[in-house]
Amino acid sequence: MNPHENPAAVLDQVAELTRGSDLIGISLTSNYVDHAICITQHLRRSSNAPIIWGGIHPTLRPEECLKHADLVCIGEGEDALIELVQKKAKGGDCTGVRNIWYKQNGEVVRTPLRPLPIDLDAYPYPDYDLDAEYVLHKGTLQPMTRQLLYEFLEHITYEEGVSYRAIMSRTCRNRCAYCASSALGKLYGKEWRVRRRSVAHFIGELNQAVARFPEIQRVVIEDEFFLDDDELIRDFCSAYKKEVGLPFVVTGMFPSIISAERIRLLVDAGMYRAGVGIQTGSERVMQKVFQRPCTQEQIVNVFAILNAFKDRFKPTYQYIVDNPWETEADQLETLRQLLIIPKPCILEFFSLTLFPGTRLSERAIEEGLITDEHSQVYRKDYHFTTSSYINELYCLFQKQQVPRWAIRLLMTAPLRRLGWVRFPVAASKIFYVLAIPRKILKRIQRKTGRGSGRSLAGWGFAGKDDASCPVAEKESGGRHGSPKG
Ligand code: B12
Ligand code: SF4
Repeated sequence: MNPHENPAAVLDQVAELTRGSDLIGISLTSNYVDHAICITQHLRRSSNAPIIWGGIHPTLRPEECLKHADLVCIGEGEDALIELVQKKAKGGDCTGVRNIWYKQNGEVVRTPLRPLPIDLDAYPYPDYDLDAEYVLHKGTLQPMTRQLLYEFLEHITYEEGVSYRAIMSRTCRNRCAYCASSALGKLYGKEWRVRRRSVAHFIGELNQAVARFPEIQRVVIEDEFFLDDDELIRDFCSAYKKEVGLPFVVTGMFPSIISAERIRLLVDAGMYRAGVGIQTGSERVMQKVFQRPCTQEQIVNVFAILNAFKDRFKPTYQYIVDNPWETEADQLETLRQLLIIPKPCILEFFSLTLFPGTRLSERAIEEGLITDEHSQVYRKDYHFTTSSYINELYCLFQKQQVPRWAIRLLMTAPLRRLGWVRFPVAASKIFYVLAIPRKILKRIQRKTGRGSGRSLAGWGFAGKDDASCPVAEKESGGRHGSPKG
């Protein structure tokens, strides 16, 4: 299915499900604007209920969203939505609710922002009551069942088995120029700082989830900025180990918070993988373009710290490519860094996407690099990098069968200047074929129990070559959501 089209039958199902509602809410990120428009237009035909949009995109582009929605929620929505619903229940007047913008006589009415909630423990755990949930599956909307939920939760990580996603904090303390945090920081000013649920509240959610869905095999902690406080890490690790005890993944670990002691505690508590945003090997791009508070020296240090835990832990290093402000010299710095990254690790490359409201998006608009956000940004999928000589070289690092000397050769100036994309592509294919006998031999050794590889059984890597990069060549990065940290 074209992601920007919704089959008429599905839209009819949505209309049917929302029939009789007093208020219809749609949550969206920028990549889902087309869907939201399409669903909203369809619902207008069957319902008179006001339609409210919320999420990061309406927060950053409220005026644009009010061309389609009746109401838009700016920023965090729990309290605003409750107030709105209560007002509506009392008499139908939706005006004057802080965070809820609307249009009156063609003019946008902007209500003030309410302060950011500090006590996140005051909110209930995420609603996993499946009775009222529906999900788009195999082309139709289907009632959510335990089985279907498991199917969806199976595809979150590289490993097989059901994962549970959870978030302990909101916000990040940084404001990298390409990240929504830089846009939200502008909106909220000084208020925009890390807020966390208590360890007890977070562990309580995990315990409830595991009790309810015993098939859960691991936890994926999706915080954009994971714990950076020693005491908190100690409390978390000791409670997690005692009460939950499942292997876990952290998706957003900022390099400068990494220390050997913190990683030791976390690995000991069950952390077997963490996503670490490296983004670039160039100090210039890091400081001047991405404005990311992290140095290349710290990054090299991180490689060494994390590699010391390689028998129980595998890092995922993430890079941003397709950066129009990057020079060839910057790209070479990244390539040189990739040459020294110790194995095992997973490497992911994402195409720079200039999401609305970010400092880099503003710069790109000013410089004329973005002329149509809809097609250049909203419809862009950052899992797909452009085909270029340098990007193909990056990809070679994901293929452990390609020896470093071959990559070094392809990095030399004459070959780079030729820029024939088919060179690295051919190298990848040749070494893939050459590696087949070795792979067969390894498989036989494993079957006969004579393999010498470490076993990461129990940590989700059972049966996998731990030096390999399981970044699927077919679905690069797609199984684990957004890069963070
Ligand atoms: C965790 C996370 C995920 C998890 C979500 C897990 C989960 N169960 O929720 C996963 C990995 C699935 C994910 C996926 C994606 N993510 Co993400 N993700 C985040 C992250 C780090 C935190 C989200 C969060 O919980 N925030 C805290 C809560 C409080 O804020 P919130 O989600 O915005 O929701 C509040 C308000 O917006 C509002 N609200 C939201 N919806 C609605 C609806 C209504 C009706 C109302 C009234 C209010 C309302 O109320 C909410 C509660 O206060 C954010 C970073 C960030 N700063 O938000 C990125 C972020 C939202 N993700 C981003 C992206 C790009 C994606 C993907 C498109 C990546 C991809 N290509 O796969 C997908 C899209 C998923 C989707 N269907 O929308 C970008 C979005 C940028 C943009 N402008 O669109 C962000 C901002 C990160 C970044 N790069 O800057 N993501
Ligand atoms: S990229 Fe990561 S570290 Fe930088 S502001 Fe965003 S969430 Fe924070």
